[in-house]
Amino acid sequence: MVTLKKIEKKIGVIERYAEFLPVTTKTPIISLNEGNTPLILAEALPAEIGLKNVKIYLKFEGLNPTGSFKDRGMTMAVSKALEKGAKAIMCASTGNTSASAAAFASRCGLKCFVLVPEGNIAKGKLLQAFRYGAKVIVVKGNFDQALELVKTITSTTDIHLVNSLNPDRIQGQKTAAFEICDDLGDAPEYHAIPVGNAGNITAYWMGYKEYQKAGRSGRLPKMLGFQAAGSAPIVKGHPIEKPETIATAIRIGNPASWKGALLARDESGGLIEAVTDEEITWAYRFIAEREGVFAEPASAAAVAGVKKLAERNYFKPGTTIAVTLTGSGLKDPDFALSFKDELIPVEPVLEKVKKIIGA
Ligand code: AN7
Repeated sequence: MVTLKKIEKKIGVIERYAEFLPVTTKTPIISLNEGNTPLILAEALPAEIGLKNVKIYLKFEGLNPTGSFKDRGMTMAVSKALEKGAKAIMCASTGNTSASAAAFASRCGLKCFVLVPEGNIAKGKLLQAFRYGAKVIVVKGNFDQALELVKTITSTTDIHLVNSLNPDRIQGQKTAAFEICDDLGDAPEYHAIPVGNAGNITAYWMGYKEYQKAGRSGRLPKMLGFQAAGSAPIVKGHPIEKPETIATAIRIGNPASWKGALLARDESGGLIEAVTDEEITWAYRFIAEREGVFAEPASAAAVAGVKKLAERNYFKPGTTIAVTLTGSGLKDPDFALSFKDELIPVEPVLEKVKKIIGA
């Protein structure tokens, strides 16, 4: 029998990893039981991309309460904002940050303002922001322009910034690295991750380093970041004025944590490279159709990157790769249904249906 005590036990990332986070007994913890996401062993992917004797684990962050990794950082940012007496929070977003901010704000009665780029936010994310009760402002421009506006507003009013420029966001997000170490018994040799605003790669690297320092893990992984080819400022070495990619989550031309990404890359001996929309689409379909894991296009960029590196014989035999799948495939129904010839209309006639299934 399950005891009431067990049911009441709090399992969000702040409670689990409080000793590594800037919280005190006075911090009001706003949680949706985020984190503790599964680390799924890829069964078909290694052979498909020619990797022998290399294990690939998918850290499926799409199973967080609002469907993305942003919940880890948002529980921290909102808890700390509340501790500081905030009445309202604000962010610019390609979608997932706004969904998460809106959810955590609704849970504690904070006002929430989100600025999203018109026409380039997946429907699932937009509808979340509305339904969690945020004030949604649709900017006729891109994410980078929206973030500039948010930076100005939050630095000149008492509205709290909850983009990853807020260090509390990074603190919360680093807990994903802790979970991977806890599950594997050590850090993996390689960690692949999509890069947009570059907060997450910054956070993981911080997490891996802190865990090792505390003696909770032995090694440090090489950090492998992947941007979409049409939105690859870090790879190109300069901001991209008009970023383009089907992976709208990472359609970002001037990442806020650019320096953090370079530090993660260089300290870990890793790399940051670009993958094309075609490569992203292949990875997106493969992990859903062959692994049963449905992640959004931006997440698939990391899988596409692993394939690309595997083809160059980058990975050493006997090693482990962790791949962060940052968000749920359900977020972007338009992209999911954009493949030709998949919807086959048929009359309700037995022979016609049998013909289609080849029976
Ligand atoms: C699914 O929501 O920037 O490099 O405003 O939603 O830490 O920015 C989202 C980013 C990867 C990139 N995968 O992470 C936003 C936003 C998904 C994402 C990223 C995002 P960062």
